[in-house]
Amino acid sequence: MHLVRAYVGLGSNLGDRAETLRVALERLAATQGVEVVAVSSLRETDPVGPVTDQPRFLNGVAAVETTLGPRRLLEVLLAIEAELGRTRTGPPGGPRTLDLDLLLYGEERIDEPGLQVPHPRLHERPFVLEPLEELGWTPPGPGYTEAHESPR
Ligand code: GSY
Repeated sequence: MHLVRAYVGLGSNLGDRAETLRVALERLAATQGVEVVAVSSLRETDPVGPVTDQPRFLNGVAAVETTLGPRRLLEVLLAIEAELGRTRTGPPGGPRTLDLDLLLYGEERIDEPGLQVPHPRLHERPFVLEPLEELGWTPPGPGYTEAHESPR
């Protein structure tokens, strides 16, 4: 059985953020083919991106070992988001009850509609990089974060 280490970004800035993340992790851990092996501390962060006038986020990262392929894992994450009340009716980058982002899937690089890993904005987001590093993930080589910055 082929096990892959993947990392999932956790975020919430609406409702009971800590409870939503707790239940999301419980559901992820209850998914067949997914073992949650570590969860970073959760931290309050100021919103970044296109909408800065929104509530502060609670963010963290979970490390999982999975036999699911990346597409299937993404489907699981989207299903848990929907079950916990995530809607996509607001503005892009706006408030959300739950965000589960597939950040990394082993060493794989995937660039398909709806699925990009490593997550394209991973390198520029301290609210992702800091918990990832807390879990022992290190950027692959010096200068990674600068070299991967998107053109402005
Ligand atoms: O995909 C990330 C959603 N998001 C966040 C977030 O999770 N945390 C912070 N601090 N800002 C954010 N902006 C967006 S979009």
